[in-house]
Amino acid sequence: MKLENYQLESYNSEHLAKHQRQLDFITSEISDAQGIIQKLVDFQIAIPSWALGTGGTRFGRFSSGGEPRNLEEKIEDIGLLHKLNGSSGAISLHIPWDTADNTNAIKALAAQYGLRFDAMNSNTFQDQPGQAQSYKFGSLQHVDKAVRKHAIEHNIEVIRQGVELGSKALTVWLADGSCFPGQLNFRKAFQNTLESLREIYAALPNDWKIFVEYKAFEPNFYSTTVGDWGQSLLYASKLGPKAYTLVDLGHHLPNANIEQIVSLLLMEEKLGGFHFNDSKYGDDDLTAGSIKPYQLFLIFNELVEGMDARGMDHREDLGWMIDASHNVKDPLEDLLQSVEAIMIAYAQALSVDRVALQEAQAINDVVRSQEILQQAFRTDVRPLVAEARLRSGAALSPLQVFRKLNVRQELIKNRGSKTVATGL
Ligand SMILES: [Mn+2]
Repeated sequence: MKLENYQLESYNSEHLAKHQRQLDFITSEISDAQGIIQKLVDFQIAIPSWALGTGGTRFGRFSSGGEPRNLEEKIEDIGLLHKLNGSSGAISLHIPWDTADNTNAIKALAAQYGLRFDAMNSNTFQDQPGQAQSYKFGSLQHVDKAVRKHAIEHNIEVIRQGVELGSKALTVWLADGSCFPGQLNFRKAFQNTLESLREIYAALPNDWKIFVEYKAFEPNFYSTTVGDWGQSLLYASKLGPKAYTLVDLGHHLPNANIEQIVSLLLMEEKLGGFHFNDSKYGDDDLTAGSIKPYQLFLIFNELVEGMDARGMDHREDLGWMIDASHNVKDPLEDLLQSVEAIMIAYAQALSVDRVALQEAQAINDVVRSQEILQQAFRTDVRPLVAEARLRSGAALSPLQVFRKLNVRQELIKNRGSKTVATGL
């Protein structure tokens, strides 16, 4: 299914007058509205291939129908999202599920939708049918060198596939760890993992990055071998300049100060990428901004401050991706909501009065500092985000258009109501 320009234009023109009034108001309220809109136009958030199907828990999975059955249909779905919001111009693949049979055809299809290939993701957290070595007790950390070798070779194969597609990064997330005290020698597990990562690092092309993602717990519940940002930073520092830490918002212990972690990783030039989602209790993988929108804003505030302090390009220099699961929502509607929440938080962070904040901080004016941040957070920047979409040729209100054009019903008609997305 492909949306045509006239379908969006007819909707946009109906709502243009109201949008213009709202835009005029916010433009008069904040400084440099035009600069912010341009940054919003440029900003792109990658969609992972596994977020297009209905998610599930260990208790069950309830399909919404019309799910993409193969890589081509996953690209088609992200093409729909990108057409609607102009901000989802990249796809992040998960191997082995998204291995392309015909690389050139897949590249051509992605190009047709204006999509590029973001970070590649390897999988060593479950065994594939017929796999000779088992990851039951870990992959890169495993006590058996043959298992480690198998996992290393898989990651190198993922790099090879990524090179063919034009990707520039590999994200490694390990389920490695232990469930019980005494199961693992922590130091040996770290050293095995580091040695394995070094072999993968050696296979990286010069213009590639490797992102080492951390996670506090699950599926292992006593220790995780890349358990927090300190451990990830240790690996990334020992590996070399192409290795970075990747922050997934759901991978922290409750109440962790993620914005401070982001600030310090940027200071050390070791923040590589981001996985957006939201959570109430653990790694809940809920829609970005649905539970703690103020935290999302505070994180973006540090991202913008830290990137600008180092003269970084907001769009290019970090990997931006959603990593969420949708158990009770239409996956595409959920992703539209997540992208919207991320763009809003980014726009709010861009509108913070940085000069005033620095002055307030320099004289310990705590009240004024808080006021400055909350002024930005409480400003309704949605018209700026909508204007960025309009200038990208996308929809003023993506979710409303998605529903008005019956996109899900069309997908179900084309693909069937019992389809199950490949992958996780
Ligand atoms: Mn993640």
